[in-house]
Amino acid sequence: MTVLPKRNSTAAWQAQDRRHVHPFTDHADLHRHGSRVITRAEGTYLWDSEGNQLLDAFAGLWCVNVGYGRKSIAEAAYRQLQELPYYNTFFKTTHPAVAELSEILVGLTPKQFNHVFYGLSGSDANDTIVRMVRTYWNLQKKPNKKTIISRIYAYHGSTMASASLGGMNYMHELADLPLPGFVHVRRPYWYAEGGDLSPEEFGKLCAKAIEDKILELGPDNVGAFIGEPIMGAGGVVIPPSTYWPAVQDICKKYDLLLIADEVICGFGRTGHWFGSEHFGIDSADFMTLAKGLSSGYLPISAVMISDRVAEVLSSGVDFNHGYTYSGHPAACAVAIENIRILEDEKLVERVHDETGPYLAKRLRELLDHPLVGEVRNVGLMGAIELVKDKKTRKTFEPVGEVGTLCRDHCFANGLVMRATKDTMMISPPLTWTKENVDEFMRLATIALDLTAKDVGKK
Ligand code: PXG
Repeated sequence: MTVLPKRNSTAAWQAQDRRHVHPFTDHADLHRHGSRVITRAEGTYLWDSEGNQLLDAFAGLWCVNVGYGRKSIAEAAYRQLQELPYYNTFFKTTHPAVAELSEILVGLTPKQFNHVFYGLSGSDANDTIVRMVRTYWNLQKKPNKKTIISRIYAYHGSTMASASLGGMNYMHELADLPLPGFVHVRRPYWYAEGGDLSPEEFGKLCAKAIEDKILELGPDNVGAFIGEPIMGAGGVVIPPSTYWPAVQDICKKYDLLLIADEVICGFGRTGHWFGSEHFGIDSADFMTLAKGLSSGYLPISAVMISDRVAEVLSSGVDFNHGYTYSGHPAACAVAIENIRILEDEKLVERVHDETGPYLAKRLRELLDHPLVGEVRNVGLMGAIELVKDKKTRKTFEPVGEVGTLCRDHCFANGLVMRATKDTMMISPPLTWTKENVDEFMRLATIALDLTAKDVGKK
């Protein structure tokens, strides 16, 4: 066995890291600067290998909902690993942790969901859903009803099928995607694309784009629509209130299965257990759950399946699909403890009643800043739009440069905030207090001022 010598300096880790291919990364650029090595986390703070402390306003990657350093979660995993580290749920077996988690998820999700399938990531959960949609319509003797409609700039994962569901051009380009059977329509992004329309009018227009696509392809050829209640990676796009009711009506009218991708919005992020509740989405056939399901402590995802779909899928045929680690005991034990914390500490209620509204109030103060065109949030999921001209909403060119500048100033000043193009996005642990929001505002203002200075110099 190769035993690596103990190296514990930033430079040594950076040198070793040169062999590591990172997700979504320009490696030439990364190695010019060297990776930042994160070594420790507690609560809502991270520390890097140089001892710098960072306020994590992004909960890892939209996922550490209960915050870092939860000993009870580590202990739940430890106990489970000692008692039963692994067993599968194939071939008519189960184990207590997966059975108990299933009952908990059925209790938390809307009433049509009484069935769960487990995976390890949001991507594989969405892949599973694509297979289920196809299987469902084959069993319904409608083999043509297979195309799935999604939105431009949606993010649903990185596997071949989930990246096809997603609407990111740059993910499609060099991978010959999307696969056949996936199409994309416009997103309900009022600030960028709404022009003179009211948000309500614009919401209806974007829903109509789905209906137009169904009619163009023929309703007999379209099997499902997928959407994140609020688009996350695409820029925290909060649809106008008219959007989701119209989308649900369209799905019913043309008999489409509705998929609510709750990977980011789920488990309290919006001040509800699920983003669907905020928008009144009550007729979904699938819900994709990941991230906040375990707060990222171990990888696990779940697909919630509606009764009408589950009935067909279990009508005497095998559903030939599953992963070695579907319903992994330790991941299930972690998810159960994570949900207990969310419930016992009333974190969802706190986001709804206290920290979400407080974040909204404090974000509005940024509207006086010369770079800020719009701020928006639902619960602890928010965005700050940086624009060249606040009146006309004109963006900077090239798009993304100013967002990256701002993100780098955040990092240099002790704050982790993510940028999509020139939209700054926040999604902190749900344990944030009002004081954390204040600290965020102080650091974000420093970064915004420094960014404005840089822009002025140009
Ligand atoms: N659906 C949604 C809505 C997501 O946000 C996935 C599915 C895929 O989950 P996995 O576990 O396979 O990553 C996601 C993931 C970003 C970023 O930069 C966002 C995600 C993942 C990585 C980066 O904002 N979301």
